[in-house]
Amino acid sequence: MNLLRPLRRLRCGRFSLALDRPLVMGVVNVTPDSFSDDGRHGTVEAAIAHAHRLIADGADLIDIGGESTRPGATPVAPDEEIARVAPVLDALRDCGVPLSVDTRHPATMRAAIAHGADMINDVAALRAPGAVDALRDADCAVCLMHMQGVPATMQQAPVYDEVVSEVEHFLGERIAALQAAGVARERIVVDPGIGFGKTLRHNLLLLGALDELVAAGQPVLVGVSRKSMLGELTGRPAGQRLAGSLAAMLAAVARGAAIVRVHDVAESRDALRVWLAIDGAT
Ligand code: 9MG
Repeated sequence: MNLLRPLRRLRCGRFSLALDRPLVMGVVNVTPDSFSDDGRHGTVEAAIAHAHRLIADGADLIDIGGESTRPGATPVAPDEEIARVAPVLDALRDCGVPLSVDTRHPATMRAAIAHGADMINDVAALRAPGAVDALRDADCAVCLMHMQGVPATMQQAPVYDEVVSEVEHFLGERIAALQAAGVARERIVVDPGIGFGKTLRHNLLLLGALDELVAAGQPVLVGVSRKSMLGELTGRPAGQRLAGSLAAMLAAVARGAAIVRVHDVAESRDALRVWLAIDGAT
């Protein structure tokens, strides 16, 4: 990757986000298994209520997803994904924080932008045909994430010769492709994709070398919250991984992560407040 001056602000739809402290992105899943057995309406209502709670807890951004990208997850058709995400965007439009939509489908990206999304978070880094065109002329930010394979099978046998340089090279190429298509670098965030086609060792190497990716100049987003690597390290199920999530988040922030994607916003804000106070005192 070429080394560029670090961005101080991110263009993010209706917002211009200062990058002078780590930003907390709260996760809102609009997937039936996440909240309710009350059909789509109940799921949407629960997602909106959850987003308001995360904002009250101090979320700087909200990431709304209508398709699970967990290992082994079944894909969701764009029509269904849009039907889940659009009412949540409409309801949160004036909530005061940027709204990101987690999707790999160009049709969903277009619909999300039409419904006011300020960021597209794509675990496939806009590789789907038509994905770059879907947001090129908008003003939304975009998160380009590295993933080896596809969610349904990505954890079966991840292989790299040298994971850190391969991920950096991939992200560098995706940034170049977006810039060649006319997307300003002030709109682009990158993400090493912890847990997406990676073993525990790959994840640890990537997190340990995160400062290399940060040095390349684009803001780096990291998601470690409740992930299976924490289960592998602690032996705990997803619901008991808060301490591990906070430790991994702080390790990422210490290496320069600009945005952390988390489920537990209040606890993450507290951990960051303490870490930043110590960091600022020295
Ligand atoms: C949707 N999603 C789940 N995990 C993620 C991660 O680590 N990064 C990004 N950008 N999106 C994620």
